[in-house]
Amino acid sequence: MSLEEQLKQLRNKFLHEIGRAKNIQALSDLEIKFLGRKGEMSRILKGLKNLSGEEKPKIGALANELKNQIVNDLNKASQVIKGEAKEELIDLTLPGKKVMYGRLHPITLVKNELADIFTSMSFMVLDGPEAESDFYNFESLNIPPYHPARDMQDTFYLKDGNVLRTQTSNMQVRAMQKYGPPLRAVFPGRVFRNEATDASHETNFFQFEGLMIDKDINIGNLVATMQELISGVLKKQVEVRLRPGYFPFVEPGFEMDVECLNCGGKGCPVCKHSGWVEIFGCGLVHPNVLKYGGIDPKKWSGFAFGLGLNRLVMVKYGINDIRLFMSGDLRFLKQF
Ligand code: FA5
Repeated sequence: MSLEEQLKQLRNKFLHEIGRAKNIQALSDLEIKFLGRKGEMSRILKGLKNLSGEEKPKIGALANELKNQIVNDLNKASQVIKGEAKEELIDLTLPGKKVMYGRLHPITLVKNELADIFTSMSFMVLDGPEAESDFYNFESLNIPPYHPARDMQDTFYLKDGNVLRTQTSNMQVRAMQKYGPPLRAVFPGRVFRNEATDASHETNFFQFEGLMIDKDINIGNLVATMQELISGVLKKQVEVRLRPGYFPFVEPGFEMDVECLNCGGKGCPVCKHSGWVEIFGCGLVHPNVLKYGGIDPKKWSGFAFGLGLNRLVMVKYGINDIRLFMSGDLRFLKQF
């Protein structure tokens, strides 16, 4: 740190400390601490000898000015303490401290929008554990240990036997067990996968899951809810397509894609040159999963969907690389 910066810091430190000095003794201690022969100012000025001939007088002048200010402030403070001063020791001409404020991350913004849309449709918003048991992340979702579907979602295994959850679907059976039917809930949260990263894949990303269980739930309910979600968030008409998809915990299962707004459907790295961005997995809840949740599949049925939140945010704002979300780059973050 330059001597000039050290002097500035010294000034701030002094102002902070003099603001707390309550008696004459404290002021005299401050004088020794800051201006004494072995005080802080002397310590800083020892660095003068390393400066060029040009810099020396500049820093010397600054130090003198600061010394005069300190002496002045100590005198004023001493008068105030002795009751001689009419004015308060507050310099109203000093500039105020700049108030730094942050802003919400784009993923949080869209997550909040989604939560609003779903609470308006009477869904609860539930939080879930990121370190999860094998049971809730896989087995209760109809994926036993030997099942090849485990390969689709490789993850990080912890020493205690838990896994970093690969999907917010881990909350499905938890919510069923806790609340029973009928049930409407969404589960936003962070998920983890052992994946190679590229413009549309991360190892650490966010999903927004939804689950509805009631009497006679069908694919029409699922599609209508998905349309409400997409138009509510994107606030414009976009092409979507539903195609068959395999997830062991739904039957039938679908994947829903949204046209790539980054390239207008022409093909780019975001959509892997297909013109479509895969956003959702969804389907009707498998009877085995309902049974794990303690719900009778003969009486109740349901739909579930799991949405890649990062990808939806990319489509909404035209972001062309998923890695920007975790980059910590303020130039990116300040745009939201
Ligand atoms: C699942 O995770 C299922 N749990 C979704 C589901 C829920 C299906 C309920 C049926 C019922 P999938 O692995 O396809 O499915 O991931 C869901 C979404 O997460 C994808 O459509 C995609 O938008 C996003 N996604 C998946 N992998 C990544 C990744 N590595 N980086 C960023 N987003 C990803």
